[in-house]
Amino acid sequence: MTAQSPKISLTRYLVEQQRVDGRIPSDLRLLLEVVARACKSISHAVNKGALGGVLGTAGSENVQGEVQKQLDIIANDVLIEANEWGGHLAAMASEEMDSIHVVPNRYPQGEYLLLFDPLDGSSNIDVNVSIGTIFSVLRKPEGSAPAVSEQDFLQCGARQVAAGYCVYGPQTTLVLTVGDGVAMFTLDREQGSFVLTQENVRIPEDTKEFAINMSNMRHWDAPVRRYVDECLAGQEGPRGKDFNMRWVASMVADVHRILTRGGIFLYPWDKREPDKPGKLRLMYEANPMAWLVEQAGGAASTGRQRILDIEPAKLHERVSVILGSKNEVERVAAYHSR
Ligand code: AHM
Ligand code: MG
Repeated sequence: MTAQSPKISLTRYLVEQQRVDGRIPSDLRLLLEVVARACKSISHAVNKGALGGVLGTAGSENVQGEVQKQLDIIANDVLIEANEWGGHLAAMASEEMDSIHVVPNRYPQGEYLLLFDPLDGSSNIDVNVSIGTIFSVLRKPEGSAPAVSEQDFLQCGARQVAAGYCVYGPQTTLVLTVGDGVAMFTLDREQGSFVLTQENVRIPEDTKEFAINMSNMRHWDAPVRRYVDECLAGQEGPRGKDFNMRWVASMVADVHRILTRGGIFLYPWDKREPDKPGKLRLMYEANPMAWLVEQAGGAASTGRQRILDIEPAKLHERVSVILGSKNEVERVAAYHSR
């Protein structure tokens, strides 16, 4: 796009996607616009920080036993309130809620299910480092009982109909897929709208940059240790090149970097809590990110299985996550199968 090209708003992009091949039914378009509007208001709250009195802990824990920050709860409420009355959704699920939130009877019920991590990277909120909102959209399964239940959500990631995230960093950027590649929209604060700033996002197949929390190294399984050891060995090692490392501790920010310039992100299973399959949650963290990454030509695996093929057994299920540049992810997966 040149500087002279007309600005394409998210609304126009979605309308055009709907027109071209009917990829986006009107209810889904409405849903995505509402999620984007909610992200805009979360972005404003994040920007205000201490001035808005939104920093610090809320004094409560979520279902995963994690201390909730005030902004975790604010972002959750914003998403629920924005989405429950439009008639496009049957129910919502969130990292911050034990069970699903069914659209109240006073509103019409739609056919979509929305899952989200309202504020990912919570440990970064108070220190003014990038954080974000991650979302995934599923369709209520055909033939399921009229009363929506948690069971309706338990679908593999390959069945997502839309997925994305909004990163609140130096810029607020919404990144979206509806199964036809990945597009990025930057929030124009003067206009109050998201503007298309990149289409057909592609992740280079090779990279020299990895992201992992190195403090867990002693707990890793052999294949992950081997992969990282080989990266650290640099030019003299088996990879024959020097690697750089980045770890923001906000998955949204780490994935955004990978979608922008390539790289590999690992939050693998480790021996700290061997019964837990991983730290990150499958349905509203790993699945949407895995689909975005695949849509941009990358790969996403647990090390043993494609993430999008996992049939979830529960809403807050955790999973090992290895995603990003295709050749690197395939290498780590190959180390797991040896
Ligand atoms: P959150 O959803 O409670 O913020 O936790 C998920 C975050 C990810 O964004 C990030 O990759 C990871 O936790 C960081 O974990 P660690 O602090 O163990 O490095
Ligand atoms: Mg999270």
